[in-house]
Amino acid sequence: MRIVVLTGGIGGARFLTGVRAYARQAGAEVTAVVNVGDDVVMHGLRICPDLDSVMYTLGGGADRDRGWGRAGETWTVKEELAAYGAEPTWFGLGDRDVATHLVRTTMLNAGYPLSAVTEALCARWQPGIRLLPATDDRLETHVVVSDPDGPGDGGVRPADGPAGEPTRRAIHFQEWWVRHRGALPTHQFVFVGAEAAKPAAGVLDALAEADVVLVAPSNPVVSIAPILAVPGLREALAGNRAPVVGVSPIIGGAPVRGMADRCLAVLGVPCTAAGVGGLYGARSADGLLDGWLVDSADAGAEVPGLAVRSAPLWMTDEAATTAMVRAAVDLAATVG
Ligand code: GDP
Ligand code: FO1
Ligand code: CA
Repeated sequence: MRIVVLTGGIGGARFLTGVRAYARQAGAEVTAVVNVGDDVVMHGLRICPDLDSVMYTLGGGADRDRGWGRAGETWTVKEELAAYGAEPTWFGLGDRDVATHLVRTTMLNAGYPLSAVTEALCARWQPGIRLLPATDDRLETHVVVSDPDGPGDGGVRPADGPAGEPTRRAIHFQEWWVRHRGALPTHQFVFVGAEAAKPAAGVLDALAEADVVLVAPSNPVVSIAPILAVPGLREALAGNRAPVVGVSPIIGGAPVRGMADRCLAVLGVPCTAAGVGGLYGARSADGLLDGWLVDSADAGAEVPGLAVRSAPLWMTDEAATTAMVRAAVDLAATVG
């Protein structure tokens, strides 16, 4: 059996530990198609937060409490950069993590695509599954906010906005989340570069060969949507023989952690398991999914066109996460 998982960073990485365990029991192969919308260049280094969260987590090198970056991290580089006043000071690169970004940036500068660079980095981490960026091209999530610095240069006043409304500005997703904690008045998420992006080498083949596609319990707005924004990817899923089953990141009307509630509010989508299922929509109605797995607390949730099933969705440990994956694959078998 071949399993493809669409995934973001922390939630997706945890889910993938269960997918890997399930695959070992079932003799399956796993390919993760990972969001690159969070990617950013800082201090000249290319940083891929979601790819690294997945790679470090599956490779046993992640800081589990923080959720991102390396275990046993030290921060000398960050302190030295701050001593120079080198901006941005609000984004922390750990010393161990920096080595990953140095290797990645060197290889990218030498002309290797991100998919090849990721494979090279994984030679060290041995994640036990294949990691593919959604695209080898630049695709960055930017966030349109009411200008935090006031009118100034470069802000745009919405043409049809009320008089006196603050100007708007697009900032990088990392600035929105890490610097402002998502607390600015937020109007839109934009996937810069998406129109010209192509699926990374291997992505379309992996989808064509898949027996089941799982959508991890990742942030639907800033982790899964940027993957689907790559032209050709959504179409490949729509026309695929493999059933597509999603797992809800929302339990009892709240995200387990992170910013999904803020992101869903921007889209006007209720922060519920049914709301996210509805956002993805049924494949039979130009949407993404055939099946939708929700937590036991949300049993009874209904989404038009989708087979909805409930199971415990708290990824407390590998056994619980593996059981969750089994429930998702079982659901796929009933809708496929
Ligand atoms: P990010 O890229 O680092 O933000 O991580 P993802 O987008 O992959 O995942 C973030 C989502 O994971 C959040 O919306 C959380 O609600 C969800 N999440 C985290 N832990 C759990 C869990 O134990 N169970 C479920 N169902 N979702 C979880
Ligand atoms: N998150 C923070 O809250 N503060 C940071 O300084 C920070 C640095 C950072 C460096 C590398 C990396 O891979 C991730 C990093 N993150 C940091 C996490 C990241 O901002 C987000 O949690 C993800 O992009 C959301 O998936
Ligand atoms: Ca992410």
